[in-house]
Amino acid sequence: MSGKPTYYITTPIYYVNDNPHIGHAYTTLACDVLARFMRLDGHDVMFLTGTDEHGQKVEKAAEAAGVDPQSFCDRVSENFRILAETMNFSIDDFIRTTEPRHERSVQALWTKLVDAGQIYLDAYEGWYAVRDEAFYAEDELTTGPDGQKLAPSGAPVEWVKEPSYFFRLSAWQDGLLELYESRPDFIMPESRRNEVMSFVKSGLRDLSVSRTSFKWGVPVPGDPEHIMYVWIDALTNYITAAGYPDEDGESFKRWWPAIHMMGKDILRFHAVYWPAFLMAAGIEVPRRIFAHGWWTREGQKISKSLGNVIVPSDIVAQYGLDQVRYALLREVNFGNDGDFSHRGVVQRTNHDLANEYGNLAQRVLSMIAKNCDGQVPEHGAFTPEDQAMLGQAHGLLAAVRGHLDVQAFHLALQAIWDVIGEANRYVDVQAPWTLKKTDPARMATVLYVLAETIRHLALLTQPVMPESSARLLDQIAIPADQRDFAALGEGFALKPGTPLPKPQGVFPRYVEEEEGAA
Ligand code: ME8
Repeated sequence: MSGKPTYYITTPIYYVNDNPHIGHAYTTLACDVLARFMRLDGHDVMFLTGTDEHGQKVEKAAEAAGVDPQSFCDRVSENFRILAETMNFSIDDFIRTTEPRHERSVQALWTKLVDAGQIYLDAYEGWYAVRDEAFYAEDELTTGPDGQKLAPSGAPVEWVKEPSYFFRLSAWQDGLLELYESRPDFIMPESRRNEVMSFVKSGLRDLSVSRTSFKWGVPVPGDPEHIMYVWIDALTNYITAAGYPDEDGESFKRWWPAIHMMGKDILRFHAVYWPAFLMAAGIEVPRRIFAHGWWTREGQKISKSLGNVIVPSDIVAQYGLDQVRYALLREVNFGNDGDFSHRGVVQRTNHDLANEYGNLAQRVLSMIAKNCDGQVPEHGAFTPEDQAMLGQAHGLLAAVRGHLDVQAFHLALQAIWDVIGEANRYVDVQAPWTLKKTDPARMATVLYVLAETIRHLALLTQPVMPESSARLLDQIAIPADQRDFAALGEGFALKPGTPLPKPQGVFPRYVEEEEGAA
């Protein structure tokens, strides 16, 4: 074991009733950036994603596809592994709820809850939405145009009447409120925390945690007519992957608790049910629960019926992988809803990446290639302006770390782009192309300061844009073992005289098809 601090980050596990779309790509991207950042920042990281394969919704989808549920799950789950490759996600583990390690874990948790007197047998009568896999109270429902009762999510509900095991959620109302009060950053962002708190304050009913009307799931230990409610099954994935039920094992002690990232639609399950299950079983609650917002496309809700679903591999093919990764995290204040528009991505690609970042690197590196024999330039004494520029580069890690610690990706990127802006101004003010004639030694110092600034920028953009940043680092000849954040600052500064490869543009402009054809 390395002795490094650990960091465990999870995505929701995705339902296999659907193919991967931008919602899945977005949640996992956010986690990927945190995982990559923490690894570079000296942590041992476990980054978990996977698929949620049980429940009535998946059973129905398999039936509609005319295959048995397991083959259906095998097929669709694979699409989420492919998504990880398409998006360059650095996942450490991919969990499927149909795996034996998971069934064993859910049954162990169930048994522990039963032994603790937290689960009892009764009968459920009420509304259920298969699409959400959620139970709703009468007063939460609305009526659709055709008289159909609808859940707050818009999902149709059906009246369910069957024997059921119940979890004593009502007994955890005070415990949950104490948890939220004592740890104000347990649920983020704050607006979501407030919503969860008022939901819990309004009163909690015991939760139905088994169903007898379908088969596709984990049977209740000792009463296999009952299938566990899919959310108790699904949420448990987070501890399974850490090594549960071996609670005293090295793995579980090492990784748990995790940070959970998800969309706002499934916050209640994570922020209310999940910590209640854990407290009831005497297991530590998660470190943080962060709910991000939802994407629309060109101002419209995204839905299959509108035919405007965004397929990650399509936008990656169209705009480029790192361009998509950057735009998704830069366009929206993380936590808020956002709109995915063609104009927005093109603006980010051409302005932020090509004109600002790419152009900075390209002009500095090509001047070095032409005027400094293609080597890291020798520098003289640094002027106050040089020191200010280097100081900005050196200060960046602390700023980015602070923002990512609260999942503020947009602010982390803003901080990096502030330094890019400063560097572009510094080039203009110092005007190395003029110094070339008047004071070549000073020109070399200026180019050195800029190359060193670019080194810092490229190291720090690695989590968001791994491939492009690697290409930039290649161009300033940074060895593989000097690409983590321990290499930031003066200790590993560029060595004058190091030969550099021929510079090449890293951030191409997006050219509209009509323009390109013209
Ligand atoms: O909910 N914009 O699975 P899922 C942003 N299996 N995010 C979106 C989105 C959009 N337009 N559409 C969907 C489940 N998402 C459960 C989770 S975890 C123990 C079990 C997000 O496949 C959504 O918020 O429906 C959620 O986080 C994920 O994508 C979809 O999850």
